[in-house]
Amino acid sequence: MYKRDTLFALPLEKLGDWKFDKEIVEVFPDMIERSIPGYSDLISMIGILSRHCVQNNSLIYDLGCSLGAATLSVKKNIQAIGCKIIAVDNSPYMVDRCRHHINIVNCNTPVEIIMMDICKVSIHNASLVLLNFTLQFIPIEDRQRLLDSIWRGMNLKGVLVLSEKLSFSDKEIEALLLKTHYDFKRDNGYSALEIQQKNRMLNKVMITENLETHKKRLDIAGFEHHNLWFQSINFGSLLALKSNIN
Ligand code: GEK
Repeated sequence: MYKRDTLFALPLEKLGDWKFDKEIVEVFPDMIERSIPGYSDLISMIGILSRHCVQNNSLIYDLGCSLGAATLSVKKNIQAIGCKIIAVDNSPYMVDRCRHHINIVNCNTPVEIIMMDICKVSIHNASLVLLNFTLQFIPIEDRQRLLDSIWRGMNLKGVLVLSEKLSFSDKEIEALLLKTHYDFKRDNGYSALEIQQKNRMLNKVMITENLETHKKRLDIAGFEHHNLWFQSINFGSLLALKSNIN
């Protein structure tokens, strides 16, 4: 059903701008696995984490759900009752395929899949919100507003998972991790040309920030606790708690 990602081997003029379109969707699972170090581990850990933060009769939001990998991981692990997962993506191709996947897995927790800009979603009664490699695609000027609205829509023990490709204020560290990430992709079968062309396209739509910037935004939004809970090369994930949960 899905193909190996060879899209970026085409001449650059044939590639156009980055869009989460039909072609990307068809290679997406292969592309994300070969491009984001630790992706499948993080997806599994989000499921395990969800056992400890999803509360009875609450909502879980997966914002920028793509094909629903994180949604499925949570769905398989939920132990609370009366919950619903709301999975949101603004790519009609992603949403279409996501609906197909979610229906295959038969678990108690219902999933609603919505095609919408995550900045327009009204969040309420959320015990878990996932922004798994999605905030980096939101214009920088809208990021604080989105985090503020997530914080407001969470119940008291709400948890946010914020995973991002990171940049680093220490330029020595940044250079070393960029080289390491480049080799990770080379070892996963991408050619130098594919890596260069994909970077050129992605850099126009994906703006990375450093950990300090993300943490500052979480502070401003009002999260009482936040910490990096996962990092693999230059990709990391933060956990943010609205207040005490234990
Ligand atoms: C995973 N979380 O597998 N509104 C809604 N969706 C958006 C928006 C927006 N404004 N901007 C981008 N997207 C997933 C992986 S991929 C990460 C997330 C990547 C969606 C976009 O359509 C795509 O599906 C997703 O965010 C980003 O756990 O491709 O590096």
